[in-house]
Amino acid sequence: MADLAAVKRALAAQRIETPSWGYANSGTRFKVFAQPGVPRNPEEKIADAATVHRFTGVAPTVALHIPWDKVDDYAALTSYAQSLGVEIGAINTNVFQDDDYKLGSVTNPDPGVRRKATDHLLEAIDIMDQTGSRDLKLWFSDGINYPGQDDLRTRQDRLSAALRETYDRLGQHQRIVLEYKLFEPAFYATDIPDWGTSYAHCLTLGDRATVCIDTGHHAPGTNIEFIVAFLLRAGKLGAFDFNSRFYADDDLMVGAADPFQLFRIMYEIVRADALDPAYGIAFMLDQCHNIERKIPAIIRSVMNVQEATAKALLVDREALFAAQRGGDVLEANAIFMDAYNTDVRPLLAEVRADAGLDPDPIGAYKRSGYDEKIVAERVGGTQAGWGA
Ligand code: RM4
Ligand code: MN
Repeated sequence: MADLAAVKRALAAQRIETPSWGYANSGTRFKVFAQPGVPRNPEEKIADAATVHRFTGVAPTVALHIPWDKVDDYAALTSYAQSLGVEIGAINTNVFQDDDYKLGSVTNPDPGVRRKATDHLLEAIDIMDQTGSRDLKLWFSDGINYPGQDDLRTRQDRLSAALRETYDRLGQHQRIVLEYKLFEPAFYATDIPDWGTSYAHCLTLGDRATVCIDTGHHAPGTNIEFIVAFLLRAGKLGAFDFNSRFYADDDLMVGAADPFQLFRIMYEIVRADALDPAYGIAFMLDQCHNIERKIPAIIRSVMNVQEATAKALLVDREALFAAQRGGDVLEANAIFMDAYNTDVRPLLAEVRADAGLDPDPIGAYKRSGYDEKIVAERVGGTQAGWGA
């Protein structure tokens, strides 16, 4: 049996980072449905993130996206966040929205465009120095649409040079977390399409470069927990961007499409003793809430991660390892499934009550009046950054 007191301690210590852009209006290429009460500036996004933390107790950091969250004074923004009980987390870069980037950013054939893109990455580190952020999250939309359009191999050289310059600018306590994505917006060849490519670049860069797994960035059917296990073993897993996908990069609430997959991922984390924040993995959400209310959707997402984690912690590992060693296929699978099939909601309600929180975070949010307040106060909320 798993030690229940230890399980509760691990759940109380868990940390999940929420994304500033998840609080803003977003949509598809077809339509952005604006919602009332949406933040008009970075401060209001941070206030919403602080609200999620107030009701969940496990989301004390918020990731920013530059330039969507550009401000004149990052030290002031950091103090503002702290005054609300949260810290600024990862800094996300954006080298995909300027006209210059049509043929790529750091892999663009034009050295001038490559310079501009790399300068943006360096600027993001300047911001991290002011916000106290540890992680620079890099995601490149770079790639090509047609065979022959550009030289696949030369693009890797350009990527490598930009990563090296960025890595060398990092402070001692800062890291690069390098994302990959199979396709979109490039349709034929993306320059960092998979974890292996990200891993190889991180290995070359050094200890402070690790892979970021965005759960929506794989081909359907990919065994993500294998990637997690492999990278953990290699000491190269730095971060997650959690979300759900049914088809492509859907950015739906984590745990909505496939809670069993989320459990299998969290089992590998628990198996490696990597849940503790001190281990250094950033468990972030990277989601968009296009048709549902955003704050309760993010609270729900945090709860979904907590539930998957609780189930993973409940796996009777001693019994599981014994069954595995004995080659007892059915028993091993049964032990694994037993944990998955446990209703952990009462356990999490206890963990919340012990922390002085309402056991029902979404109900508590609804009763708090925060939603009515933002709808009344905020007129003309902005989009996350996509679209017109
Ligand atoms: C990208 C990528 C990044 C995120 C942006 C908003 O698709 O997943 O992690 O910063 O979206
Ligand atoms: Mn992402």
